[in-house]
Amino acid sequence: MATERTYIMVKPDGVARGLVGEIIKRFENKGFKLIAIKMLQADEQLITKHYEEHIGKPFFPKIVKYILSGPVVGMVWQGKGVVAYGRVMLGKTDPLKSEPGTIRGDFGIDSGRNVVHGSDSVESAEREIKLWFPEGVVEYTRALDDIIYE
Ligand code: 3AN
Repeated sequence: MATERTYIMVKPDGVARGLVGEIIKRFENKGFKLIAIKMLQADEQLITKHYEEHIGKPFFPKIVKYILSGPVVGMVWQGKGVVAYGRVMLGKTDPLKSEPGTIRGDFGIDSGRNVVHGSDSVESAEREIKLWFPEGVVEYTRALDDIIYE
């Protein structure tokens, strides 16, 4: 069973640009399994906790203000290697340094408007999933897993 999980979040620019479906499609096409999804308007406490490692950095107030500027779509994706490969699919923090074919490479220009967030480690993913989905995720068996995994 591939039980690794990551937290992927379409940021307000991605939502406003109608990229939610495109991002879901990429993770689905890869073979990862969606086990939680919701749209929400984050509050300052939640976003400060989410970005707590960046408190004090010059871009911190800007990123908080930005994430609060509109709704986000939070998701939990499950699958073998989903944390590291999710980061490959996202591209680099700076979209202009991201390869075409990645989400940020295809859809972003500025680091402060980089469309999507993805957990950077298994530990961060566990922390972020608890933070954004305190109600838990949906556990289910997917027949497709027998085809995708050897
Ligand atoms: P990533 O999201 O690629 O893991 P982090 O964790 O270093 O990047 O940064 C968190 C978020 O803060 C980024 N997604 C981006 O929106 C914002 N950010 C990071 N670095 C900068 C920067 N130099 N200028 C503006 N915003 C930044």
